[in-house]
Amino acid sequence: MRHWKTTLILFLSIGLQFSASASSNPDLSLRDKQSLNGVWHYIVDPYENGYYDYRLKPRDQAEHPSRQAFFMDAKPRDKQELIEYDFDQSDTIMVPGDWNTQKKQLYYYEGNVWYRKTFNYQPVKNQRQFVYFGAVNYRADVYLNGHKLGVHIGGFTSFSMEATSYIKAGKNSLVLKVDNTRHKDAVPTVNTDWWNYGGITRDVDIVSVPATFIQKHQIALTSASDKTIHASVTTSTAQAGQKVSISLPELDIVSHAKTDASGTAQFSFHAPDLQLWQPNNPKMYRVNISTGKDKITDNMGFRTIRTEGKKLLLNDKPVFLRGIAIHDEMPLNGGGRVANDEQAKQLLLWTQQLGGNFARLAHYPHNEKTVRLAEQMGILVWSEIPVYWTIDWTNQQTYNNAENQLIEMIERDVNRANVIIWSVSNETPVNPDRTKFLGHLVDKARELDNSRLISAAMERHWDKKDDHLSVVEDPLADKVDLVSFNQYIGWYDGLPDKLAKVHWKIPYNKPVFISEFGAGAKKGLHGDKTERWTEEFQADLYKQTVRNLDQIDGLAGMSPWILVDFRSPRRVLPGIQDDFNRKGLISEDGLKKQAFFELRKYYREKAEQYE
Ligand code: GCB
Repeated sequence: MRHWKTTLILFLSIGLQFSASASSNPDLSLRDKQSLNGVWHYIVDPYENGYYDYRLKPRDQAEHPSRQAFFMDAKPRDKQELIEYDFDQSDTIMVPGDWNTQKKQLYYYEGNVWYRKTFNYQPVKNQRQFVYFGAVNYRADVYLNGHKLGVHIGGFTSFSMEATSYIKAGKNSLVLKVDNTRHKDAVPTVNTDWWNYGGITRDVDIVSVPATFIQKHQIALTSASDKTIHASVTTSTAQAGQKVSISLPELDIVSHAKTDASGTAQFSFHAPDLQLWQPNNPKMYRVNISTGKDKITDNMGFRTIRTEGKKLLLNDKPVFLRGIAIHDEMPLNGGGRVANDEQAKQLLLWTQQLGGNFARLAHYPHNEKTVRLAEQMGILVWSEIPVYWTIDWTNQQTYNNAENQLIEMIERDVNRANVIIWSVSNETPVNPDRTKFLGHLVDKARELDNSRLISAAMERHWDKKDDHLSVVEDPLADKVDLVSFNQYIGWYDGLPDKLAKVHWKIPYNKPVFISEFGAGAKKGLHGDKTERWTEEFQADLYKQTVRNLDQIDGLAGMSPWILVDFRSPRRVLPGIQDDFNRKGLISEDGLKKQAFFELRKYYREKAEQYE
């Protein structure tokens, strides 16, 4: 048995080594698949009774069916046998989907839930099979026909586990123990401002590949002026001399290369007729990659993104990021996590209606469908990992976990032209342990991908002597490409009229990006602009904020907080919040607030300025 995805958690008791922690996930998203989406049976198991016996010993080794764990998916063999669970008789739930919004009694539930799907399958001879998961929050223990395939930790990245040795012709049983318990040393940690949606929240597929297959590819334009494309393709067999080919039929390009001993082939070729991908012309090309018996096709765009002093350059031209922050959530009709293309599309259409060309996909990797649709629609993307607020900075396991999520995020989306920024964190406290932790993440991101920018949503403070001077100073700013920070002047800090006098000290020769600002408003609540929670207050804050921020030297864009009202257990004010963070420009039932139009006005001006 081979575990393609068993998150490796290294524990080093003495000192932080920040050693590499992850294994590589094969990219299976482009292949023919048998979907396991749809109706699954589930059992809620708050005491983990399906895994531990009354002495709290794992049931893994138990011989008698009555003592075995739920992953055996057992049935009594006669009328005497004691088996105290039955998936077939248990309630059902839709996959993909969170359990909180599908089942009233699980709205606040955090803990263990067992999921089971039976399916018919016909394995192709001499091929290898994998089970692919788009995301499971937070820990997934995966079993096929009673055998453990692996464990995955992290609620927002895709992973695959090899099933070749255990998958059968005919009926199969796939069981997952899903646990969304929050932990202090986890990533994210116990404290967040979003709902801890549990469950199998994204697609599940069975994918079959040849014995040697294309495990990953990384293809990028390295220069917008001479149109050079660099590619590396890795096969699943670490062996020199395998022939690999890449073709772009529309451009009449065919290129061949041989693998080195690690199974990787490197390519570099010119594409003089290439049309560059950009928001107002998101041109995509079919890229065919083949080796031996395997062939995949990716739909790709080509662009460059870089900085020059305080300038942000897309395809060597200055760009202004007319952005908005988005959570991976579609609350319309009582929903939670984005589960399908239609929901992803709605969020992106709203972004475009706002006049936006950029989305900050906060605070963790979003559904792959969202990223791919955004690419087709010409929406640039910031993607981040849930290193949020206060993390266990000195814990090596925590670091490994964060790094693994970073690697999985980058590996999944490394070929998406619209993703231009990898972010390693959000609003973390400035101290040496944190800066060391984040510094290592920045280095890791650069090592994996030097074709994008790295950033982090930092914070600001007031100057000690001048109480209108807002200062961004953080040693992390020296390590990142884009100086990004969140600021809530006028909401958590004074009232919007304070903004008129604010000026800025941002002492870095880098572009500046405002990763958050915002104010709460209840859709339909009207009043004076000085009255909190009214649409007028929120709209006024937007008006004053953009006017103020526009003076910042090197301002390259912004992603105000946030497109749509979203669920958060921190937001309990009755009649106003009712479990929703109300900083959305759109309410949870899809209605636009006044601030939406205020921001749109500014973005229209910006679009003209940069055209
Ligand atoms: C922030 C966080 C974001 C919160 C927001 C708020 O700074 O980054 O996750 O939801 O403030 O509404 O307070």
